[in-house]
Amino acid sequence: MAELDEKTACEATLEMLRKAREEGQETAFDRVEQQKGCAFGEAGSCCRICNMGPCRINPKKPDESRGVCGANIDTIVARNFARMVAGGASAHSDHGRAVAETLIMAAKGETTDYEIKDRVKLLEVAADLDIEIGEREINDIALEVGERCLAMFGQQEGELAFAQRAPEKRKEIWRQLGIFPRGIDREVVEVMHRTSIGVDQDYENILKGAARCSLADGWGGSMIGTELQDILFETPVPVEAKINLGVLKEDEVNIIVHGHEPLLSEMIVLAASLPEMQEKAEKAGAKGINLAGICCTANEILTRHGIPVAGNVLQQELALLTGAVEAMVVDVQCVYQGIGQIASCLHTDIITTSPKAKMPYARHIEFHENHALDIAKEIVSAAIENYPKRGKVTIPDNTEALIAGFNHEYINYMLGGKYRASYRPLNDAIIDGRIRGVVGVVGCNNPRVKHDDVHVRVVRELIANGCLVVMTGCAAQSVAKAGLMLPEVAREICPQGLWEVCEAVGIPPVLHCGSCVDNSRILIALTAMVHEGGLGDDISDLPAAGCAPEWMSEKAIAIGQYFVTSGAATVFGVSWPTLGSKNVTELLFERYNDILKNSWHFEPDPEKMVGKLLTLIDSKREALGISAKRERVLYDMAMRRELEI
Ligand code: SF4
Ligand code: MSK
Repeated sequence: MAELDEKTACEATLEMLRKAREEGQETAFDRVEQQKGCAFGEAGSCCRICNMGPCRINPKKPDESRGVCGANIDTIVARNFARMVAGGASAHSDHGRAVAETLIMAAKGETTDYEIKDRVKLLEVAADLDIEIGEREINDIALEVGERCLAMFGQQEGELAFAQRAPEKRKEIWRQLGIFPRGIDREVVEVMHRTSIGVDQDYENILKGAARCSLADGWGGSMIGTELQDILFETPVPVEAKINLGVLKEDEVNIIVHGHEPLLSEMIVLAASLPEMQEKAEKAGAKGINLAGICCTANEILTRHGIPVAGNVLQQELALLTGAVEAMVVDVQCVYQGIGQIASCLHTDIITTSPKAKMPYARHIEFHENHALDIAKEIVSAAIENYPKRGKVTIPDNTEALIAGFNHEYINYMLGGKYRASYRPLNDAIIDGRIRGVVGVVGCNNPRVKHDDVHVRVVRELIANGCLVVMTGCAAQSVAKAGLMLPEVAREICPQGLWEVCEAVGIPPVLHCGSCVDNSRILIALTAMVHEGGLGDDISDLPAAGCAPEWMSEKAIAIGQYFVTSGAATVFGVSWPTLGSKNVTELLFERYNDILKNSWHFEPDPEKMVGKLLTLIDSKREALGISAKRERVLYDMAMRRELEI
């Protein structure tokens, strides 16, 4: 059995793992040792699409066998990969659909618990969708925005409207390849159809379908989620907060919200702050109600309200083991079934809320948007009632401060001010070499690698080498726990050019940009850099790359695929699911460079991963003719006069 300190780089996690071992409690960190995995599954060469199988092809002898239907290893690997993209796209997009439905309800007055909080964002989105604004009532505009977004799911033909935001050159590539996305549901269904028994048996064609489906996620479902959440709950602005298990409080009712959709968590934030709920908590003997988040729902309420984050995905079971959590309220995605087992030994209630996601050992309080606040109050009350039942509590003494809540809108504002919003200073800093490049580091934790370790090492090295890092998801939480999301870090770690930029603008070198659907914010920011000028005319020209060092979810594959299909080189760690097929892997890793002007990469070693990212960035700088850092010249008055002549 591996030593516990080899399993995590996070002190609080280590303390709770020791406690779990002492108490004989099992977590994902133990189960990963029982599940050694299977070589065929890891290579992507096991097919169980039909009942003539399962069929397995040995990647070392790919020509020696075929599936019962005759499928070769390329077809099987490509189908499995495409289905991961479709699975990930469907998760992000179903989330986006729920937000669109709620916006419509709010605009129609069918719920009083949600309202249009960000009118500026609403008008911007309306303008992008060519929706008339004029003198119309705000709710009329919101209704049309909601309905247009909802219609994007079932759109059968024509180009997806938000994908029109991409740079012109990129859209031309999509059109030439025939992968401009149509409706979101259509693209997901088509991948599922094409990859079923006896349909698409050309691996290149299968992956074309996957690429199109990924765009329907990034520029469709995820973007709808992000944009409409901003309209309903406000576009985040930087906010200071605390992170790690130490945010749980010994003398308060602790409620953890976990999952992805802020429709629920926003209401819990509101309910927990109500005086009637505070009084109830005091009557139960607590000093108050302490709300904290796990995973992406944490990122949503962190960036909009500064609500503390208890931890990332691998800490969900450990948070319960503190004995201090009265209720863990979950909705959809990344919720381990293991939490139910642990909670059953404690006073903690696991409260499921989505009709799509129930689990053993949980209590179900179904969430409905039309009386959301009442349900949130019921959930908070249930947590309060558990407080007197608490046993012994062990809360690790670890918290770290962070600044979160960056996005395209704020970058624009912070660089140019309210009236001259602009990406110009960012592009100029890249052109003159003060910023070497921009790297999006995103994705999950995975107990198959040391928890948080790869994220922290990769990000620390990237900023030490002059890269500005933008982050989302559980990756962002790893790095925040290590204290890298604070402005003072810039001078401690970064080279002079980058810290000067960070200090001038007042930002950390690592920007927390939100949840997994907010990776669409990175697409928008990259597009804005292209539009600003001086760094080429496509995302593929930018000295920028994406990276998911500890990924586990098929959602990460969907994100990586839409990054690559949008022109950003992307490096994944842990393991790579197409290595069974030389042809598929060669297409994704090499031939994509001709087809999509950038490609996938795989590198599990953190140091080599940084090396790869820097090489990718430097090659773009070279191609742009900005590889040599320009000397900064301080002009005196005589030189200025000379310039003006
Ligand atoms: Fe086997 Fe073909 Fe069925 Fe897959 S689709 S399980 S390869 S027979
Ligand atoms: S929650 S998808 S573990 S980032 Fe978005 Fe974290 Fe990955 Fe879930």
